[in-house]
Amino acid sequence: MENTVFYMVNLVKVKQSLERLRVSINRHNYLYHVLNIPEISDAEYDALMRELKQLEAAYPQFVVLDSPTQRVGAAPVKAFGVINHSLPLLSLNNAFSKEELLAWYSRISKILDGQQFNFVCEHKIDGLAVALTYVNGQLTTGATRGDGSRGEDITQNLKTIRSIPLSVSGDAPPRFEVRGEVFLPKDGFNRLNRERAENGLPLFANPRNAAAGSVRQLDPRITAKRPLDIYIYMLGYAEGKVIPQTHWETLEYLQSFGFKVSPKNKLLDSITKVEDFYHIWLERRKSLPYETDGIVVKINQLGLQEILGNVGHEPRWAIAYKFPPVQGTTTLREIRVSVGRTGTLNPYAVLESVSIGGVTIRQAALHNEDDIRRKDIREGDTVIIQRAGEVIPQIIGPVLAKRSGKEKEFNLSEKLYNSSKKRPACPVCESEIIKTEAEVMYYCPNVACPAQIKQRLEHFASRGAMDIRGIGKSMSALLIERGLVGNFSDLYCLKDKKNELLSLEGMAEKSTTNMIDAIEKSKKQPLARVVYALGIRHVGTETAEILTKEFGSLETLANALKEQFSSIPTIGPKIADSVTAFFDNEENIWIIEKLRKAGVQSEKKVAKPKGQLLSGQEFVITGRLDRFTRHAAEVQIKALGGITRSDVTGKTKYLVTGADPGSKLKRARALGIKQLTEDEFRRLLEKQHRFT
Ligand code: 5U1
Repeated sequence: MENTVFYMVNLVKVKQSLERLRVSINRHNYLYHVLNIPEISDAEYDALMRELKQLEAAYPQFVVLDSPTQRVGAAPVKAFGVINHSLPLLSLNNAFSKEELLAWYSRISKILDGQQFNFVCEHKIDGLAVALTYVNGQLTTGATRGDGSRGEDITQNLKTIRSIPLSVSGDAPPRFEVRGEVFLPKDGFNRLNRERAENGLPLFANPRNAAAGSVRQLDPRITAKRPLDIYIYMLGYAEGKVIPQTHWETLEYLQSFGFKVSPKNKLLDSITKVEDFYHIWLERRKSLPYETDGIVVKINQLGLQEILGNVGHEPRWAIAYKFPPVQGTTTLREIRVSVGRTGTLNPYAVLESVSIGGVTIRQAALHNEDDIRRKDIREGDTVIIQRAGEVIPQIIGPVLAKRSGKEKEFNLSEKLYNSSKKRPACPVCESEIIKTEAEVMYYCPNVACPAQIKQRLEHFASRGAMDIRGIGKSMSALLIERGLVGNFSDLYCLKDKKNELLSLEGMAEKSTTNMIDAIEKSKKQPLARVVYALGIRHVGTETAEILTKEFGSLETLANALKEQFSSIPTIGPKIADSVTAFFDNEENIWIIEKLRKAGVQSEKKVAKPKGQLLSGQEFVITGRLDRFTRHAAEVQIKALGGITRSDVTGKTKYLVTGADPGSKLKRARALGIKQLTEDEFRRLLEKQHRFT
């Protein structure tokens, strides 16, 4: 009897520990993936996850559906089930010009006959629409749009997306459905296509296809590896709770339950401001991490949305105001081959120059020979080009109707045939090219090939690697050609060669100093970036993170045996081979030693936990903030240990003052409380994050 009681008490403790761990992990997940303000290091997060996994493995009876461990990807399925949408998922009517936007405005104004309304403007993200249903706070189903009435059940796949909450707080309606756009950010899309090209897989034509291809995987473990994200853009329905009366408030309401809502959304009170929003993002969309093809304009008042109703499958209360098309056709003059940083021989298209969406395109990526064959792209073809912001222009395929019969099929070894050597050779160093059995790419095996050296340097300094401003493609080439740098470790000796740098074209005192400073600063980059910057074949940013976590230092990594790599689940034999080959090379070891001696990070630093930097400081917010919703601002304050209050008192440390502040401003002035404009508030938060 005594033993039974003891056992029960212990089980209660286990349940409590499990719950504490889950709450903590969910919170850190939210801070990282939704708010972008991590509080703990990756290693600390991993340690929490490991603890939870171990405890759940020991007590499987306590595993719950919304446990963070359930995100890793369930077992594959043979086919997706079907989900009938409770309310149809609508599509959007499009406006392709200012006239069409104004015509829409005039139509709805007529129907609303003098009633006051305003607009919510959002980005139209190039992704995949999904509907997520929550019952009693738990995510129960996730579905694609399908034909609008019936979609595919992709719940297990959507659960792997960390910005989708698996459960929401108690205040949420007992049953509701939210809708949003799942997308693959631009860098994830480019990386995925690069990897697919290297592995001989067909490429995704655009981020939308890539997102759809990623969430429609029968094996959720594949989805889990793709860096998918989501923005929620509406509440489909809610039962059992009174919900807000406007779309804007609904978005804030959803945000308060932990949903990721775009901070770029705007509440605007005139159609002229809607046009301004469109033009701002037409200009700036390149800077966005995701692909957009326009903006979505919605009438804010839900009551008026109801009056306006739908026309077929399109709501009359919303319209997609599209950016100019980013596809065009041109002639493919020639297919040439460049040498990549790891020696891969990459075919690319030289095009008759063509302006697409205001940008002149002269070249496009072709990735590999198999892809060219699959798409049946030939020299001389008229081809369809797609440009998508920062995404490298792609050739979608040939226009077969325009074929004359004179077009020439592409064969890489024929193209690279070197008549003096009587064999295919590297177009830069003339070494004999190779193609291994397992690979679809040809390689130049000469690590001293000047093309490879330049690109390794460019890669080392690139934004995702050591992030050294001022050392891009042309500077890398110049530094190598002038003999100032033989390999990337020589960058750290440039501070002693200031005069030589000053003599380079385009370099002046300031740009030289800036470059040297940027090189010095890069020594502080974390180890995962250093590992990525080394340019090991098949080691992208994700693999670099994994290797860093596993091995903790360059020395341990360099000394690891192939079997050690093979025992890491996410590291396949190809990566294991290339990492081992890299560290077997004496020259690479010598370069790494030079980096270490120069002071570049060679060990993983354990980040100090962020935390209580605003500890105990009381904040009051008044007026409308442009770049934060109230909720997001409050969460950020709390995340740094601050307290938010609704009234100004003698204890208030700061009054954050947005547009149209209320009476709180007067009171704060009377009490001599420090006011912060929105910009000052943002800078304060950024400063706190920097110091942690
Ligand atoms: N941002 C955003 N994208 N998007 C797509 N909002 C939005 N709304 C949509 C769609 C199809 O539809 C509703 C207006 C019904």
